[in-house]
Amino acid sequence: MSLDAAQHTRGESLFTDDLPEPEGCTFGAVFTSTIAHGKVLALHTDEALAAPGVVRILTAADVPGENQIGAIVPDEPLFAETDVHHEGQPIAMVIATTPEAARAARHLIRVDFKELEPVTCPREAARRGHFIVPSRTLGNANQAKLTDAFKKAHVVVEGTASMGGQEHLYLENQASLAAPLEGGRMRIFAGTQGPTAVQRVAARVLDLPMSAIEVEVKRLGGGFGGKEDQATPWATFAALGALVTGRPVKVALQREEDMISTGKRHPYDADWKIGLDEEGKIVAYEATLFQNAGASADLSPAILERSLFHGTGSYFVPATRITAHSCRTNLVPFTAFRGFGGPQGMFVIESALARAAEVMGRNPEELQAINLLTEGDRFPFGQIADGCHARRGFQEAAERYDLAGQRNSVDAFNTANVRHKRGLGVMPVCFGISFTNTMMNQAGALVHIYTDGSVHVATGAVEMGQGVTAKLRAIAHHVLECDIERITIATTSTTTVANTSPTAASAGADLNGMAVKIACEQLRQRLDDLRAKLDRKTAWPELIATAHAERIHLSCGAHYSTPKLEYNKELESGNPFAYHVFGTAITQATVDCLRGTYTIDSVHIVHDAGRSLAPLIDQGQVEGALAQGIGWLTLEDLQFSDQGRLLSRALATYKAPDIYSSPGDVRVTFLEDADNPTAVLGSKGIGEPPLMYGIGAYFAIRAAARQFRTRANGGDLLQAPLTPERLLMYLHG
Ligand code: MTE
Ligand code: LUZ
Ligand code: MOS
Repeated sequence: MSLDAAQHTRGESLFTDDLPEPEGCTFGAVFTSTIAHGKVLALHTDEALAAPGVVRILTAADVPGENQIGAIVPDEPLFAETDVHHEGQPIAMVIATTPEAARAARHLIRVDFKELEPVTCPREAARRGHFIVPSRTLGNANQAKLTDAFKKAHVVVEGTASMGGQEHLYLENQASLAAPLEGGRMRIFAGTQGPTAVQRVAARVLDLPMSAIEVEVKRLGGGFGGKEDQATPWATFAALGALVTGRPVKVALQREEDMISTGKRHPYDADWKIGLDEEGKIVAYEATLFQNAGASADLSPAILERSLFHGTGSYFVPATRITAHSCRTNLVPFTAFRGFGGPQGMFVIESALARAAEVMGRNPEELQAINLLTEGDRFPFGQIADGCHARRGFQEAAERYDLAGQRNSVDAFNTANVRHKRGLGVMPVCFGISFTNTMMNQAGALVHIYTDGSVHVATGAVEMGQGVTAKLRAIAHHVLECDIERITIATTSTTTVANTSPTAASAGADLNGMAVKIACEQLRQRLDDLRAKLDRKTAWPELIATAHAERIHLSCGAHYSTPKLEYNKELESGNPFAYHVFGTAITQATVDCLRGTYTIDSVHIVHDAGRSLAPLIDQGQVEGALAQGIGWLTLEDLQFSDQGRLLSRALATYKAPDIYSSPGDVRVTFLEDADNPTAVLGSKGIGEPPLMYGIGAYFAIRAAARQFRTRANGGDLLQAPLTPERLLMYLHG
């Protein structure tokens, strides 16, 4: 009954690959394309089929239902048939009696390809008109009004910005185990953030009703968005294998396979133009975003939408137009990653502000401060900033961490030093909470109180290290007021709570927690009524036993849907978010300008967590997300060749943040008296927003480098990631 953290520490927690293998278990190894674009002329599997231990080889021909897994757009086959569109695209699966045998046999599969020219660059895809979905423009100004606003501006600055992708690097790779049950049913132990998504797609591919498929998730060794949609194919492969062979099948990827075949954060390219008045107030902003979507849609359209919603960051912009293109390329389909397009949208406007500050000879934090959203301002999509803590968060960070003093000391350091330069980067964050697809903002819970007084709470939430189970338990405890030790959180299963949204969008505790609260309140009401009748103080176990004796229903299911959400895509207007999360980070970095190396010296954060359900967990979420955000923009260098092959395909060539690269001094304080009336018990979602504090580290390093060299052939230095290599090239032209 211990919490996950204690079990993890003792090494007792089981992950999908640790589950005891059922009798007769077999293992799937997925054979994937070695080229980024081409025709499949012939597939030769005879030699592999004859290899020791091989049970069966599956291809598209073995799919009884639809060979289609696309969640938003039906553009992604489970198995490629006549064409391949990216390296790592599945073509066949070997099933064998051991994982080693399956992988050895996989080497024996041959394909005759006719190679075609791949497109890897989103701008090139856009030139050719290769879009995943129609492009979208969002803003509060038409072209005429925008042009006029630029005309009236005191300064107008234009430029480009680009951002790389990012590996999720969850500790646990993608893994699933499927086992046939009697009566043609199927059970899938899936390493997914979205059990219902797995159930839906497996049903479609296997040609079974959803009711014949049970998907169970105990926990994940990290998801970070990488298992929101892209756990589905691996679970479906396992289920298809189990259906065809009648034996359990496990599919567990090795690190290199996972890196090659699964999507990552989307790389973006952008053009921007910003106009400001004498004071430094933004009067106009225009941007065009080129999202590198990869070879199929996956979640790209939803991610693109969030880039638009966060395109003006924490700022009020009176005239803005942002256009976003989802560009189809021959790279692995990029997918959800903590922030979900928000970080890319925000990086672009921060780039514009940083350049504008240079042009105006001002400190960027002054421009940021005067442009922050104020209560009652409208976002470009019409929603009113309500409960807006943008200014409060910024001011509190500035005061608590002495922003003015930090500015002075950085300037003094730079006057006194030639080889080493220091930079300050302030990053205000404003992030909308809710799935932008309104329909997805619903959740269910099922709570049982057993006759001995123990309590079982089931929801659709998936635990991936973010602490949602601890939060759900705290909510049940708050309402029922029994000893917390009596409350357990059930393994997530599609048989207990159905039709669930993935645990994503930082809304896991919000949505599922609200459903738990409603269910517990109903049970509490029944117990309170009984208590009133008993007219004496009764301990919990006795109360429950009496309730059962009185034939009172001790189970309750509940459903929650977030109120007041609506969005009109034609008008690009509405209220997509229940509320926003705010906060500000102040970052200092020092660059060794001879070597191009740098350290992030300190990151000081004031974050709006509402009334935290679990302050220690929330602090961990802020620190972890910060490290991930810094990693994205500084060290993590996702590289593909011109031929569309992943170059950074192992941890030897992909540098991830570690304890050595982490900031020396990280301080996190939460805004006080910031109860959020729009979420469960006054709390706020926390999973994703703090990732964007990492943007501050980028601009701190950039500011330091610009002290050393302001005009070099590196241009404006608005190209992330800012690896030491790139920085060195910039500093020394
Ligand atoms: N924290 C840990 N330790 N592991 C994870 O995989 N995923 C992040 C965030 N924090 C993640 C994490 C992402 S992308 C999201 S959307 C949220 O957790 C999801 O959980 P929540 O909605 O319960 O906050
Ligand atoms: N997933 C999704 C998300 O489907 N819609 C969203 O708006 C979202 N936002 C953040 C993370 N995942
Ligand atoms: Mo998080 S990207 O919403 O899984």
